[in-house]
Amino acid sequence: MIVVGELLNASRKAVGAAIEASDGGYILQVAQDQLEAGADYIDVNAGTFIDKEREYVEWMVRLIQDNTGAVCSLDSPDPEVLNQALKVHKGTAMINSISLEKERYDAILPIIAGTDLKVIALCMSDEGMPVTKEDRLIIADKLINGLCRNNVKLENIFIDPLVQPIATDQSYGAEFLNAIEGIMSGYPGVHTICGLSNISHGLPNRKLLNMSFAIMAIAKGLDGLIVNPVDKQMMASLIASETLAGRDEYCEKYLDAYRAGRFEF
Ligand code: THG
Repeated sequence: MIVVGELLNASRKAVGAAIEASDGGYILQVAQDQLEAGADYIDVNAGTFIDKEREYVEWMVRLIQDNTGAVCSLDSPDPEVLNQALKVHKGTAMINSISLEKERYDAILPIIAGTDLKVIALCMSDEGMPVTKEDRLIIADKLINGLCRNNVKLENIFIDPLVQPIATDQSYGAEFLNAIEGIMSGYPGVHTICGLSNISHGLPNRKLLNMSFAIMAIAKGLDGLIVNPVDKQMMASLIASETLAGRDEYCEKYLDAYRAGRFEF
């Protein structure tokens, strides 16, 4: 499981305030906590600051990399934000994200074409949000073929089929889950990834729904998640699910996590 730590998002009050106050200590602590909890990438999102997004993302990337060496997921649709962040980022960052929306596709593709950057590709087109599994598979196919034709390696592509609120329509969970299965079986080597919080939008006890949905998606082949890695119950569930789904030879990762005390909470 590839874990992208989601906590450094300016839409979270404490993070937004720390960014505005140039409180590098707080930002670093949140980065460090996520790394210690098992994050592979640190998502960096300052999208709520329209005029200062570029400056703030660059500041956070520099801060995180100088002090932790972590690899970042650059979470912005703005090519100028991404380019400026890439100038200071060392190592192969993750670009979050491209989509099939023409303007976004044309702007982001040149940044990643022929590079070894990781890229999240959203199943979104100019026709709007996908609803069915088929909607998602059609968009995923175009994204994967387009990216591969532009010298992006299949193993660097993370398709995000887009989670939608189950409270809006009871079919939204299954359509997403079946899309994961279709993508992972149709394009061996590609990755899938998603955020979880949309599934539980508008319902109580969101953690329960988010965690249950993560487990179901892992059973369908999902191998990436944008998630709060500091949530120990969530992280334990992800490890257990991968083991149960048959993606943990000799249960090695499960046993390592047990011995490291990751199941004690
Ligand atoms: N796909 C991709 N990128 C994404 C998302 C996705 N980036 C942004 C988002 N979705 C994932 N990141 C976050 C970051 C923080 C929170 C949720 C998702 C979060 N939410 C609190 C909640 O839901 O209750 C509210 C804020 C708070 O706690 O202050 O923390 O889907 N590719």
